[in-house]
Amino acid sequence: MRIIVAGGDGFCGWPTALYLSEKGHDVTIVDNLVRRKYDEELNSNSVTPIASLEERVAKWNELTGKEIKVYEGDLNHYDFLSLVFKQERPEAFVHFAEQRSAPYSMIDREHAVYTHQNNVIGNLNVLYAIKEFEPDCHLIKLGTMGEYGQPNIDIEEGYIEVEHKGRKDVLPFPKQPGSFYHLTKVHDTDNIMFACKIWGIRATDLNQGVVYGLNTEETLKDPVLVNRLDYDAIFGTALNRFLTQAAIGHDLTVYGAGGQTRGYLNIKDTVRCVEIAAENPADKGEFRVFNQFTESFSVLELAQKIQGVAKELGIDVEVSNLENPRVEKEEHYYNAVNTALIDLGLEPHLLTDDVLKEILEYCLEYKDRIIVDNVLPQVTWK
Ligand code: NAD
Ligand code: USQ
Repeated sequence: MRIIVAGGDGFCGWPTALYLSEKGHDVTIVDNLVRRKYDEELNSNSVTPIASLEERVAKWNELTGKEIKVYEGDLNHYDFLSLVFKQERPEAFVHFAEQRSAPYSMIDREHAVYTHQNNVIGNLNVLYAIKEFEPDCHLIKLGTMGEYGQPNIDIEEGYIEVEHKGRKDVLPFPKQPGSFYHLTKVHDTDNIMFACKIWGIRATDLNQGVVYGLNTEETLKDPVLVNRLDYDAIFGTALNRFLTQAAIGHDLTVYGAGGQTRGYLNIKDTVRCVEIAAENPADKGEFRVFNQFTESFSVLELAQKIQGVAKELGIDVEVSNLENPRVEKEEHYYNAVNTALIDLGLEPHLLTDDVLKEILEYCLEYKDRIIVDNVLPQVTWK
């Protein structure tokens, strides 16, 4: 299948591009490399030393004989995107290419506006490009579990049957996102749902939970292929942050009470979920939503798990409850459905102590690269 991986230089996109290429698909990466620029802006870095995108795809070609084409450019530039569609004629468009940090979107007005423009307009351009050039192309869009927020009822996969004043309907599940970033995903969802309805586009929204880990079988083939690993308080996500904190003997930074519960998945499952979506396309006009996570944990549970694993490796770290920089529920009900991908064949890589140990050992190898000043949160929601 001809597949475009937009955002293919990023944390989820790079291993996905390799995985799909390994499976024999004809993969093209589209990326404007802005993630690397955020690092310059924030004086931050990946714990692992990542090669340039050019070096990455050249090494992949050298090792496997497979070619991954690259277009460096911005989804917000419609002329560029049109050219990519005309030249590549994608059968599936995997869309990872958004500004994905909640704290980054909450820095100030400029960052909130940038995040909205980048994400919402970029996605709208993709919808128009599909309509104009490849109406049969399946859009596989990365959404987020955070679109739903943390309601006091079970979270369904995209839709809920509601009975109101004696009448019934199946309606989009209510959205209560917790940052301007998460809000952009809700706006994307509405735009995609509308485009499916009016133009007959086929789309799958993968409402992904927090991703942890860094390696897949493909990124392990050579150090030049290593994935990025974010740890700073803006782009680092909970579990990966705690592991890097443990590696440098820093207190594990649980925000507030630590009862914040989220769905999590291993990066090895991210790549497989995208493959499953591609192999089982949505029907024409269908807007399908899959909840993409494998297990749920509270942040306190995660910190305690990592504290235990670190101890086994001879590292003593404390769990510290910091004043929460975010405005969010710290104790809440959380029960989300995630059966659609499992029914289609996903076999989850679960979070065992061995899995944690393996990632922690990787963090230990590169711990000298960690800039300690970037570990504590500085962006607040207020
Ligand atoms: P990332 O920042 O590592 O990668 C995103 C990539 O997209 C980067 O390489 C960046 O340069 C590129 N990009 C951004 N805007 C672009 C634009 N306008 N044009 C072209 N390229 C652009 O992020 P990630 O962690 O790989 O996340 C990928 C997607 O998955 C995002 O949409 C994110 O919202 C979603 N997601 C991520 C997680 C997670 O835990 N990492 C969880 C749920 C959902
Ligand atoms: N948290 C801590 N300590 C930390 C970091 C985070 O307690 O050091 C808490 C946060 O307050 C929050 C939870 O952990 O309650 C998750 O935060 P996070 O930074 O790991 O994840 P989040 O901001 O939700 O965003 C990440 C990705 C985003 C994706 C989202 C999936 O950056 O792209 O959409 O996970 S979800 O959380 O399901 O919405």
